[in-house]
Amino acid sequence: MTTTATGNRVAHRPTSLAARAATVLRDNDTGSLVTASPRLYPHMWSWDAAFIAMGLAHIDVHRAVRELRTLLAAQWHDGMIPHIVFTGDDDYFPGPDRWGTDDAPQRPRDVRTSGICQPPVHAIALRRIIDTARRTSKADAAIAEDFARDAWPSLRRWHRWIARHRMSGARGLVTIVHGWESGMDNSPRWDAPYLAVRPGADLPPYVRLDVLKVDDPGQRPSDDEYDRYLWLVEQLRRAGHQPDRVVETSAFLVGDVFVTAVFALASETLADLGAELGAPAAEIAELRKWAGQARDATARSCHPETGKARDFDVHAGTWLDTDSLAAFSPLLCGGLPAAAEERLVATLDGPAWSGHPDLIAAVPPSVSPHSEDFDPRQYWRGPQWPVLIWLFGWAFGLRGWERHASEFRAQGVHLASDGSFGEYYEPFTGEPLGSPNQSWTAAVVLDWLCSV
Ligand code: 2M8
Repeated sequence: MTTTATGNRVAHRPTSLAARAATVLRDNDTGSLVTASPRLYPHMWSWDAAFIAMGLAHIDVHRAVRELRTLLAAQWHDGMIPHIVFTGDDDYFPGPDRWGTDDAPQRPRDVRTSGICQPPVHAIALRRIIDTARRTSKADAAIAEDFARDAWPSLRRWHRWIARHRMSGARGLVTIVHGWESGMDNSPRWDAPYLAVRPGADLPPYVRLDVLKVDDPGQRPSDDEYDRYLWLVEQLRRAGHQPDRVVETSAFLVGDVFVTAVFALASETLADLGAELGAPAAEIAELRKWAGQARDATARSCHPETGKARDFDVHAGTWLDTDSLAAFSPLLCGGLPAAAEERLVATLDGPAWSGHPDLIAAVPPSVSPHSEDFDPRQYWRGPQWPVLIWLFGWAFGLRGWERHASEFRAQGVHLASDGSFGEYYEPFTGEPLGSPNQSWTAAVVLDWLCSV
């Protein structure tokens, strides 16, 4: 954290903050991809890449397009966009050998990847890139629109993969087979389902590298959690990364309400883009159908008393009640009756969330400070994540909630104004935690600053 001699946070002015954000993206750029962070994550992550491309569009639309082209070049032949596209760097665990994806027939030939996916935010990023390019110049708009015409069929295949392989058996929610697919790896949302994951005695040995790369390893998941993560990788590998076999065999099978709401929002966004670009009407209609199904499933997940959205543990056959930001997923995609939606917004604004009096920035943390699961320094168990603030803020703007959207933007900038671009932030002090110079944090800050 940039601090003064008296320990106060330094707040950069917008132009200086934007320049610093652009520098982070430049410094993490390998040429064809921007790594998720310089040390901790030396590869391309699927949903990080989407946000990063959106930030890059403010610097150079060609470069933004190249980022998404790199990601799409790693798309599997069956449509899945993998969660990690590996660079040659071997300083991250688990790498491609451990994933064992080389033998999967549907993987792309020229690039090595992991075997799972992440939240489908890519159509949202494409929408944002086009909007940014249109505001910049006609030439930029043409570049973005040409790319969108190329990319649309690939993104549609990605959405079709989710609809085909992940939309049954979890009360209509999109199922995930690993907590890493949620993007919120060690969120308390997954505590119960992970308890039922029992690593076998034949779990191959391994050495963690992540804990060597952060100042305080206590901010990362525990070794016990990692054993379970690695056991699931082992199961995926033994299932040959065949999508249906994976769902049949994984010890972790959960309907993820946040991924479902993102899928609904992104499918609708992709359908709208398709309509603009002249895509086939039947394909657009199919996207809208998936969006509707996902929106309905998100709405149906809401607890009858609290009104909060829930995940569903398929193996246990139970709803999962956790006071995490995912409880507000219906606000991303709509679909609730007006009174239920107003109530959920009021809860989000209230003292257990954005309205907590001690927060450094009035935006929701990943877990409510009122929850017994809350830990202000631990990864997805309490810190504030700028990238999630961006996503909710963008969705609020789309839904016409301008005041909320601009508040999230202003408070998000305030949270990140010390210019260190933390992976996540301690919500009471604003201390940046995890990896510094995290690319997606820089990207969303740049987008906030350049779009006012
Ligand atoms: C974190 O996840 C990776 C595993 O995928 C890790 O901890 O090694 C998560 O925050 C995830 O959402 C994010 O995409 C990734 C890279 O920023 O890091």
